[in-house]
Amino acid sequence: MRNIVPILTDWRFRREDVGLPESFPEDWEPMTLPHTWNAVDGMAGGGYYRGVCWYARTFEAPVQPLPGGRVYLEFLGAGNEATVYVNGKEVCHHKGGYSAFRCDVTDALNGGANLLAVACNNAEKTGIYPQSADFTFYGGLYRAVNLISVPEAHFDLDYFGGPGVRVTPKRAVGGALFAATAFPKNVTEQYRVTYTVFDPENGEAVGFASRPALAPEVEIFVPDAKLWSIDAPHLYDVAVRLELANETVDEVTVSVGVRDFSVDPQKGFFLNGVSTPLRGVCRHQDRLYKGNALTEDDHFEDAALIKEIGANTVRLAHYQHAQEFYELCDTLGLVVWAEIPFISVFDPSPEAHENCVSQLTELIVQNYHHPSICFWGISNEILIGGISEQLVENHRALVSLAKELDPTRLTTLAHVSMTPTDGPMHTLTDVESYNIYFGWYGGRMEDNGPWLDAFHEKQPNVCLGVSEYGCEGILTYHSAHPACKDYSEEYQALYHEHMAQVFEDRPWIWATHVWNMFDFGSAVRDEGGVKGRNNKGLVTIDRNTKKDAFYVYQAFWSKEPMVHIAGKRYAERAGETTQIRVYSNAGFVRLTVNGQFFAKRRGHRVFVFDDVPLRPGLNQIVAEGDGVKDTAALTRVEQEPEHYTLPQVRAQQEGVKNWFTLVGDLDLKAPMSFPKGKWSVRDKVSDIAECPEAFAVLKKATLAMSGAELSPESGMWGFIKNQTVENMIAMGGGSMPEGFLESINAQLTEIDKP
Ligand code: ADA
Repeated sequence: MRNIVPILTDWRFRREDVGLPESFPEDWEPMTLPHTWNAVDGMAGGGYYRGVCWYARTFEAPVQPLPGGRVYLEFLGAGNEATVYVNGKEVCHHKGGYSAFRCDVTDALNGGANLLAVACNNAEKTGIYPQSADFTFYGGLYRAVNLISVPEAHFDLDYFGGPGVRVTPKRAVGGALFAATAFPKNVTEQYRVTYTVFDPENGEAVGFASRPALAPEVEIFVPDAKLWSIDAPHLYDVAVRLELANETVDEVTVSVGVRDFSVDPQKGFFLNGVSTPLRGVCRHQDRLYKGNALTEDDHFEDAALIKEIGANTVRLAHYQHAQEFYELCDTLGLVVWAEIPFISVFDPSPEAHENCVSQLTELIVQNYHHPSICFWGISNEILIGGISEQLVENHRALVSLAKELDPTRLTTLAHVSMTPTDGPMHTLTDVESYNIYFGWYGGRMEDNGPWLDAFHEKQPNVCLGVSEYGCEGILTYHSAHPACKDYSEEYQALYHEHMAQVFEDRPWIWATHVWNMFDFGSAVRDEGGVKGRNNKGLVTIDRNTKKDAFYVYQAFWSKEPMVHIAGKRYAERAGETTQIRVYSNAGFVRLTVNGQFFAKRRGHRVFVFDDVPLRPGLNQIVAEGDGVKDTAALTRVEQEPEHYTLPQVRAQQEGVKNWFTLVGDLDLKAPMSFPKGKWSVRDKVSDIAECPEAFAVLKKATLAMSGAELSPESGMWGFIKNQTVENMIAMGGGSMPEGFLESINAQLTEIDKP
């Protein structure tokens, strides 16, 4: 029989490329798996160690009772590239940091203790994805390593880390048909493959078939089969046995679910024939000072939080996640978008395409059985560097590969926001999605709905989803007047209030995924005064704090009665009155202030109470809806703490105030005009830069806007120069007050063009 032994303890580790050890390196650092060497520097900002590090361990060769058995090492995740040596001999090399792989080490073994050494490498390298992206590429043996021994006849262990069996259930009249096959090795006509379908709820066998191992394909009818759904995620275990006479030689069990699904461009997503708009989140796997070296409990906590928010879908971005996590999605009931890290930068080298092919094959072969997975994601924002014929062709090849390996699921991709709404990137995959960030990187949050409607009108046959949207929320910053790019918890919540409604109003959008459920490590970032992190999470990177935006979605999505008072961390407030926002799925919310009834409001998810009186010192606020209560303690102060505002935002607010004094009494309410022969905000920044007088206006304005003067020497110039002033302001100055753009235009239109 098959024997699987995890080897997690008693490793040795070196955080440098010391080369292959000749004997067990006692003096290296003792190590237990899972492990990454970037747990701290990967989320601290600035550089992080990217290169080769070494792991070593000894192991006894497992003994098989009969001759001819094989021994494998199985690695469930090694970032980003690994070379495995046994007793000094290279046994395998694997490219890609997120999928499992196995090495047949039988021929390298000796009788006693065997020396295993693994060189992991996360250095920048062409030919392996991800090439470049907004997250840290943690290096190391960050998932389990297993020692597997099997008899000579066994289910295949060599095919892209897959299980060596395949079971595809499908709904049928009066029950379900389980199409099953197996890939046994080294068998003769005496061998049989048997399949037993178990209902794990009661352990009963509900279906059985036996086939010759040389022709193992079969269909098993299970009468009255229960469906897998989001609210009742019913699973079946299928035990596949390889048998000879009265002996089981090898056995593999897979969990599957019976469900069907479809997407319609006008009606959205259907699960088992029921309209089910998918509303949920994206997940990055890493955690504070653990990086991606996670425990089962870590995975469970994440999945439980995603259920708690009321999501019915999760996009597992931007790479293959741990097996445990897909299993949790199966058992808890979440529809999954799974994807490969073909992201941000297109690498035209043939090896890079080969790497996409192997990562996609591994993703599909290793995760084929999870009923939670309905979508295979091919790429993310791959048009950032522009489009080419080769890029489109490679997409076509990946889509047909996905279809060949798995005709039962749909393919998808995540477009970068500036992908043209028509052209060759559309209809490559079965369904599509855009990452849209109006209200954060550019534009206003109110632009999202109209943009989606315009796309839908123009492309009525495209199934459109929103694969990412979000904005930063940092718990230090608070404001009574939240604005785009102020990084406050309040702006993040306000933005998501708006977005949740936009999507509730548009059930034809097949799926929407918040970017992101959790803050995550991104070594390249330095935003909002926090280095090395992306703070767009609804929950902090340590999973300890749910930001207010978390409760926005809980109010919109969860069926559990809930009430949440927003702004509890905005605890010190100036002024005699304040605004209280409450998120709830109740029809009415009552507010009590210091024991006195204040008001009762009818509403939909978001309940706003204005002019709530605060007495000096501490105030107790209680909100109640459907019998559920929440409470907040707010202190009225003379002056709100300075640290509530990011210094850069403070500088900008000051700058803008000064700007309006500087420009004097221009009529900012008058509609903008664009007289011929004069400069205006419709002109390109690089053209204006040619005219010193007009450029001076622009420089003053950008100084007010961002605290930094616009200059052709600045790092951002390449990005800005081809934009119109209007665009540049929309992109960079989301929180500019009314009249800002008009005041620039009024000054520019005073100046003649040459
Ligand atoms: C992109 C990208 C993500 C993410 C996001 C952001 O859309 O796909 O990886 O990091 O940007 O936060 O800017």
